[in-house]
Amino acid sequence: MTDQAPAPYAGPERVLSGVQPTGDLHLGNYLGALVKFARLQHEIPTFIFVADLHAITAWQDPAKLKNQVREIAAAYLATGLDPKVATIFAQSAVPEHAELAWVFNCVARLGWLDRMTQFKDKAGKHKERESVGLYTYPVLQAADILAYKATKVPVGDDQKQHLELTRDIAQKFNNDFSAPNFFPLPEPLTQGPGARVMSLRDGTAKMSKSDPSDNSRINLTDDADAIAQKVRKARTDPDPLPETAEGLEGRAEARNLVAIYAALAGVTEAQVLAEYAGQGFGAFKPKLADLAVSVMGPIGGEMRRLLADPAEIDRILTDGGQRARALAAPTVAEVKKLVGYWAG
Ligand code: AQP
Repeated sequence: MTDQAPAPYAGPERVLSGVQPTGDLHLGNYLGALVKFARLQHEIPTFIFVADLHAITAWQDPAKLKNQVREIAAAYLATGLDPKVATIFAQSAVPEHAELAWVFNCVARLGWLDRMTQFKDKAGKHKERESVGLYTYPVLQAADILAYKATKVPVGDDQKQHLELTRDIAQKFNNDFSAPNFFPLPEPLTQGPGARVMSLRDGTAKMSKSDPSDNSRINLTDDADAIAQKVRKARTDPDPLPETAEGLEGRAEARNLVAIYAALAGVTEAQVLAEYAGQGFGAFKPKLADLAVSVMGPIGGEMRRLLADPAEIDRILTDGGQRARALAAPTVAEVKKLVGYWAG
């Protein structure tokens, strides 16, 4: 008998991603994730959830969490997700995520989780004070994706390592339970100039909801004045913009603003430099501010309009939850059989 590689995964293509309801969404979340969701929904069946199970890995006020979920759903809708095309739901509406995460907790190895840099970054020096949930967060993320047998995961660059872990978990599950190709090995979709938007105050740090400085990020709900002021105050250097990308080496803040401009305008960084080479930030920042206001301003306005009718958002989430569950439940039922559960 010859050893044959298993046939490639033959199931349908599906997109899945989510965002945590842990604060105001910012330009990084928009360019790294949301903008891709709206585009992909027309190409591949798309499932986008609000990650309220992930959110409680850090303390969330129970009185506010439901509204935080609605805010993220409003951001999805305001950035172009159409509930008639994509399935939009709250993670907590589909208990199969948590059920599958338990199985994956028993498949993943401690050594794999020990390597996760996001946990190290978030926990800092005091990891013993963090929740166990924060440590096993990437395992739940694997369950989120694989409960739908999703094949494509649009995320920012910071999530690449977690996607590798998802692939390792899928592969090990398939091997351990003699179920070749039961789960696909999903691909991260991280390409594009907005894959890693950096802080406006420090070009070496990721733009992040949890940065204590609000001036470090542009929020989706910022009005035109706030956006323009944050761009004006963004840290830069005194040199003019170079002619080519090589000239941005060692200029993290300049590179970040050029990348943001390119992503918002839908052009390449080379095109931005071709237009602005030789100009200083005194000239470039007002152009960037105008562009950011023209793209982000309407999104904030639409979010406010949608949030004025929370019952409609709840209706969309309830409907999406039912559709999502109808897909995840049979997969998790098969997992229980494969594992050999008494109730499988
Ligand atoms: N700076 C960024 N550039 C590009 N993409 C980003 N994402 C986050 N920050 C950037 C992408 O946004 C999606 C949702 O992220 P999340 O809210 O689920 O978690 P996160 O990555 O932890 O986001 P934050 O803003 O950095 O939150 P905190 O401060 O709470 O940790 C993901 O696809 C992510 O890649």
